[in-house]
Amino acid sequence: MISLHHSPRLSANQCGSVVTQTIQAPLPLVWSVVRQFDEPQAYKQFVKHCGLSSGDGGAGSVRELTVVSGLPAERSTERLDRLDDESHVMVISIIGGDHKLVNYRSTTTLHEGGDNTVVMESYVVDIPADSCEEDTCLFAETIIGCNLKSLAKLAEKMADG
Ligand code: A8S
Repeated sequence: MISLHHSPRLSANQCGSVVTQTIQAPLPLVWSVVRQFDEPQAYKQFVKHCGLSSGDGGAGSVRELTVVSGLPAERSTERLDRLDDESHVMVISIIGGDHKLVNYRSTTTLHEGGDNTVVMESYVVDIPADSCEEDTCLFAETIIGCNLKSLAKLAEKMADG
């Protein structure tokens, strides 16, 4: 699963990595939250508003996000490239916005681990000309880390009833 989904080819001006989070909740429950492309604000705390500008939430759909204030961006346009309910794979590309994440693409996969669910999220992104690999990756990893921690909190609360 890791080599299949989380080993993207990087160009010279790109960077990427993978963030992993273990969640004490059943996989179907975690997937039910993750797969809602039109409702990222369910667990992504930086998202203020989300609306679909194309599609019905399935593959090919496009969402328009606004993010909370205090971040170096206000908007992002994102396309759902793949949503696999059997393998639990979700691939999203960022295709526009007023932020620095150019050619950003993420792959999220869920894996059963005993009573737990392991979430893996990898990404690739262009390194801006005025930045470096370290800063670009740290920025992306920090946001993904926050998102996955918040996903864990929500799913564990739902699992506890
Ligand atoms: C995600 C991952 C990322 C989102 C980033 C990296 C973003 O939503 C935020 C700040 C930015 O500057 C870029 O899975 C952007 O959501 C929180 C608006 C895209």
